[in-house]
Amino acid sequence: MNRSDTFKTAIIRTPGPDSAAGLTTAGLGPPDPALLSRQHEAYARALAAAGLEIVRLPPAPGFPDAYFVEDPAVIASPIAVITRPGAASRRGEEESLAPVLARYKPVARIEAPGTLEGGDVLEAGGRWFIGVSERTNEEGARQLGALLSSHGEAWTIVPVPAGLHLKSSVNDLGDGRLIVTPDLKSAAAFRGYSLLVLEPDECYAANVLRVNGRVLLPAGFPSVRRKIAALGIPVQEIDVSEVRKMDGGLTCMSLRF
Ligand code: CIR
Repeated sequence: MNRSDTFKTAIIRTPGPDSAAGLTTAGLGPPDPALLSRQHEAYARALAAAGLEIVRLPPAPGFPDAYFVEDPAVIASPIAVITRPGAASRRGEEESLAPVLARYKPVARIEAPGTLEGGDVLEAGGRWFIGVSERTNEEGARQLGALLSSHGEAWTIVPVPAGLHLKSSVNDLGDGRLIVTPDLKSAAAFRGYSLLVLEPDECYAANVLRVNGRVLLPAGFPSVRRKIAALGIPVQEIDVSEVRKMDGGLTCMSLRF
């Protein structure tokens, strides 16, 4: 059974009026706030259609990236972990999130000098992969690993070769299959998984979200859509053009458990 097929709840956060002031390296120009808002709504509807109860948090004033709600926390089955984002401008987002998580799980924290962002944490096939990236350092990865180990969970550190986070380059397709960018196709960590390797011009499509038996895919990658569908997995395209302008994607806009 895939853990990603047992989700009941998704925590999301409405983008604030300052969402264009967030961090970005995309070079795609500023997002259109009204379109961003519609895309976020469509995303929430897709999660609801997948059977998830949506817990919606209001914007966090002063934190334009806070709707990327996956980064300040990690939810494993037994615990929730408040992270310590590598991006200093994102520290503080967790304050309004922690009390919500505490309704569902015991809450642990990543402590300084560790840094960790949830975008670097992937669960697939019963194992956790923790990326060491520009945002997550080895100390943060090891703190999370120790917490996971104490709950009987297996984990592996993966150096992030490119992009913002680990999940910018690899995600779960379920049943022992991963979608990866060419950079990760030979990564030792993923030996034993069956890999769908993207073409170099399709790397953004690595940010798919498997949820309750289906895969949400960023719109605009018809060949990737066909390849996922050929694996027998229902695929739903979601337009996240405005989210992409802020270096974000499908995985980072919700916490699922
Ligand atoms: C940032 O740079 O922190 C945000 N603009 C984007 C975060 C995207 N998060 C993710 O992919 N997990």
